[in-house]
Amino acid sequence: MEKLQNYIGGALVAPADGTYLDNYEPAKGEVYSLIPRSKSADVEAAVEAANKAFPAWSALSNAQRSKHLMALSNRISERLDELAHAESRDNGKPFKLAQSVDIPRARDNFAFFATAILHQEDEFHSMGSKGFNYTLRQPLGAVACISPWNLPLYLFSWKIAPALASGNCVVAKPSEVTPYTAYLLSQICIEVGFPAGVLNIVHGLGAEAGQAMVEHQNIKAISFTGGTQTGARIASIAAPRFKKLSLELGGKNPNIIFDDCDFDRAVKISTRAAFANQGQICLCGSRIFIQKGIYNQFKEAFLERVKGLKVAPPENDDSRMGAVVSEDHMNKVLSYIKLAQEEGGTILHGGNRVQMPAPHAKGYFLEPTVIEGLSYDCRTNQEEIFGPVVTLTPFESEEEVLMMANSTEYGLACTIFTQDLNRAHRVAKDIHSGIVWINDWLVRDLRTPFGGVKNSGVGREGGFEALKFFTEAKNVCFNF
Ligand code: TXE
Repeated sequence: MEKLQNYIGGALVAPADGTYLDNYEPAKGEVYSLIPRSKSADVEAAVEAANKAFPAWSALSNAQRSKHLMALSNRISERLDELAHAESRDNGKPFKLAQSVDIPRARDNFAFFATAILHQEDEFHSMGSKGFNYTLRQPLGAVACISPWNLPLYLFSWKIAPALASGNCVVAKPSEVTPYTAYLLSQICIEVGFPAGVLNIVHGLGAEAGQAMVEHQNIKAISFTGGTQTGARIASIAAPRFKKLSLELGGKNPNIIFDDCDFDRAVKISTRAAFANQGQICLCGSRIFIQKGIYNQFKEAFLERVKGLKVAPPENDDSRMGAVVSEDHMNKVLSYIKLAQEEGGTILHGGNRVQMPAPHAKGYFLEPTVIEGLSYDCRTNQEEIFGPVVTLTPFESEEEVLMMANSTEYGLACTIFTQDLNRAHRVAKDIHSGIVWINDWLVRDLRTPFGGVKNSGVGREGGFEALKFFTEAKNVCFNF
């Protein structure tokens, strides 16, 4: 059985106490590799390596750091298909999705921040004849990047790239559920001669390795993506230690369909927004609100399209939905489908586990599930399910749909389908979200601020926001 290794101080190493965790292949429901069950000793070694590498790395020019990051991006590009197969096997998502979205985005994350630091401007505030101020943005030192299982290398690199680009050294932990492409990134670092200790990758459980990273006194900032509950726990440890904190958490995103929308476009994009990555994207539109006048027409057209989504083994070219990430998560999603029925919902399509033939008989496959007839404020419509489950809810007025859309504890993303542009921008202004798409979904410009409000998180990733997060601003004032 393959044993993955940590990447510390530029070398692939076993966990200090020699303990490992099973790593499952979701599409087969079987263990296919082992990952280090790292604990505080491994984290200590990683933080030490990061702090040892920090002086030289932070002393490099932006152009020098840019070259190192571009080397990673180029190598990811060269190994794209291999990384996509690994991602698909580890997460359960269709290979085609990993090949067209996940791995290209990991490549682009490194390239984007490698070039962003070549164009960054610094601040200067003149006081006229009295003097002037300039702002130094200095790296923090060793920082922690902790990422989830839904978009493994995509989100892992989304945090690591700006941290490194701004001159920090990193201790990073992927989810123990999907560690494999982070392990391949370790190999890529060695292949391209990435400076030892600048990036350190530690595998293991959140409550063990993750917790040790958050607690470590020499970790100056934590960039986290994952569940809201976990985010709150991390904040409770980091805040009294005055660490900088970036939290990208859960979502329960409204998708608002007005009766004047471009109908076919709304149906097509709403289907992708509902079920891409098996509904395991924090930006998925899981609450679909449809204006009464077109409710039945939209429902029929949407169901027609959902029925065409083929649930199949991830390696199949025609797979539009692969396996969900784990048995626990499959059971969590199934429990919400049961809850929806208990709350009075009607299942219009799906609701069941898909029994695949061998060798996928034990795979965690679920049908795309569409439910109507629930109140906007029931648990099914208030809690994050994070699986292939959406609800349909009719509304009359803009005021009513805003009230329902804004009723949850979350505020990450929102999609609005209408051709009345005044209304589009009015709703965009009033919705409780950090990200709004008008007549589209998941169009991403990496320069834009990315993050949520309320219980969807704290802080913003993306563009210069991310580079600022990973630096301290120092104002220097000079008086003539
Ligand atoms: O996240 P966790 P999981 C939501 C979704 C999902 C829920 C839990 O609802 O069902 O979060 O998913 C590490 N100290 N999202 O289990 O537990 C953990 O090892 C330090 C939304 O993936 O939050 C992993 O690396 N680290 C999200 C990472 O945190 C800890 C995407 C995420 O794990 C830790 C994924 C601790 N105490 C899930 N506990 C999004 N916003 O995209 C865990 N970890």
